[in-house]
Amino acid sequence: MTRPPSVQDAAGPVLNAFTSAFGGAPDGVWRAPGRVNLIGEHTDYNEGFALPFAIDLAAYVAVRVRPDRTIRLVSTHGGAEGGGGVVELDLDGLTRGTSPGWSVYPAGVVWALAARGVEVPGFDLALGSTVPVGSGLSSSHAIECAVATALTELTGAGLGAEDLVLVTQQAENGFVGAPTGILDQSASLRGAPGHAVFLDCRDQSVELIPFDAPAAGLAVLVVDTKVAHSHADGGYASRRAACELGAEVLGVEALRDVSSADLAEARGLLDPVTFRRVRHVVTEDERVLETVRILRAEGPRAIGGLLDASHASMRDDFEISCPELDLAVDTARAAGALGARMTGGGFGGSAIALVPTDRTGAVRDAVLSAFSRAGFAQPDLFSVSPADGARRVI
Ligand code: GAF
Repeated sequence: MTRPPSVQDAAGPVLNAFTSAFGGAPDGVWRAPGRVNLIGEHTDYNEGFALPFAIDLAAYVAVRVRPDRTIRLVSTHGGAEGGGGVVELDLDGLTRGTSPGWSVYPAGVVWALAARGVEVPGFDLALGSTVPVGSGLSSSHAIECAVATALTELTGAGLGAEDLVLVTQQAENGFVGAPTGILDQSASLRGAPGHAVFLDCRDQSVELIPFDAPAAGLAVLVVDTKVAHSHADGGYASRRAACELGAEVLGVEALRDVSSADLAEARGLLDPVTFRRVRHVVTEDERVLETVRILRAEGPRAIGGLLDASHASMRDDFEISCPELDLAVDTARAAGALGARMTGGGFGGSAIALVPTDRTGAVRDAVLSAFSRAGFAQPDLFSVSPADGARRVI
């Protein structure tokens, strides 16, 4: 549970990678954070509510515009595959399915910007990231948001955070092939220190809600289960399809328009699986609103029960948890967490636990032992705090 690296510590290796791969200095370095979603899962594409925050782990991109139509990419882990060397792409030949490794994220952003009429020049880019890949903390959106923020500035396109949310969503949906919503990039682009981002996904409006866990004697502990997941796999898409079917049968524009008072009637209209998917989304929206109300009225110590209820709903109704996530959540709670839940799209990735600061060691030890006993790979545990959204750092 060490402190995250400072901007200088994280940006240094990216500058070095840039200079050794391309020579000279970049035009600038941009940073965009990963996110933790405090509550409100799979509500974004149902036009509902969510309460994520940007975390103090981030992707950094050093970028320099080129005079031609070539994109060259390298990362501090080597190449765009992580295997060494520079990956070169032709700006005019970007098509879905052809960009190797993580190059799909910058390429997707360029593709989405071009689809909006932004004239993107060739560029050299070096990437470094402190967001653990595949952890469910949105390492891919962090890259996309960093690249989008850099390119809107370098091209003079003048796109604001709301536009960039849609650009990166289009990159994910149309280029990467993941039918995701707007949650992750909204947190990455619009987060602020000491605050959670209360997001209305119908109109993209945002209200920053004070969420200062340390001041309340609490830590938000992340348990990265190391169980790999991908939103381009079928599980995410099938959940989204079930929600769309539910909305259609219930005759509403989106599940945002259904309330828990409508659920008794909905049960008679939907098949049992679709009903449970709908029930998760409807009750999760209400839990987000209740969490915001309680944070304002009483502060973070009082939201534990809502985190627990959210996890149960994802485990039983939406069926997107997995044994490792359930074990992390149950063990953290038994060892003193006030509440815990899986965070993000599910099927792997991370859980979060809201833990009194003096119990973090006990929770950590309990989770590590429980994973050993269950024969699961050792998870990573670390605390996160709400941090700044995407911006230029050099
Ligand atoms: C992933 C997606 F990218 C988000 O859009 C959101 O749907 C989330 O899963 C679930 O809440 O992170």
